[in-house]
Amino acid sequence: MSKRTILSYPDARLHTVAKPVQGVDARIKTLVADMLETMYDANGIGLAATQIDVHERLVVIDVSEERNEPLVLINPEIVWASDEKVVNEEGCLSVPGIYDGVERSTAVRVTALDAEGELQTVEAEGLLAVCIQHELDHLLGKVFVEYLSPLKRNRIKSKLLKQQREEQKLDQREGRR
Ligand code: GNR
Ligand code: NI
Repeated sequence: MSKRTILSYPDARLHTVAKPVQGVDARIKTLVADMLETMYDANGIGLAATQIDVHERLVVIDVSEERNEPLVLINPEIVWASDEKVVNEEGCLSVPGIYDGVERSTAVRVTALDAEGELQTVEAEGLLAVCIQHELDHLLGKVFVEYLSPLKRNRIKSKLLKQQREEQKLDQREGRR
């Protein structure tokens, strides 16, 4: 298993639309293992393949307290979403340090293949429902900040670009040593 690099907003690759996984083979199983390692290492509750620059319909989630209930969704499709909606505070590993409210359905039903390629149906509410909708957006090339006002989004963009420039400078100094 190996940890992968998570893309940071604003990065055009985060807006790529993912293609369906063609078969749950050894390559996909390695990818799932790498995504779980990357998600746990970053203390996230979910990770979409898009975030590691792999543009296939694959997400991993773990909303458990103990971090020992991995959920693997391959070719996920939301087959039902509640009309009832609620605003939740969201964050994203690709938008570090930024949290804001996003309106989502309170409950969803999803079909997907699991890590063995078996068809599963997941009924979710609460944090799991939020996370599923957040991750499926990533597969469509959508980052949660796109639900915010253009003013907020532009402020977030500037702040992250500045942070990334500072990090680059530090990395360069490190490299020269
Ligand atoms: O770790 C994460 N926490 C989170 C909190 C509220 C709503 C959504 C999320 S998902 C996020 C991990 C991530 O960026 N997944 O794409
Ligand atoms: Ni995210």
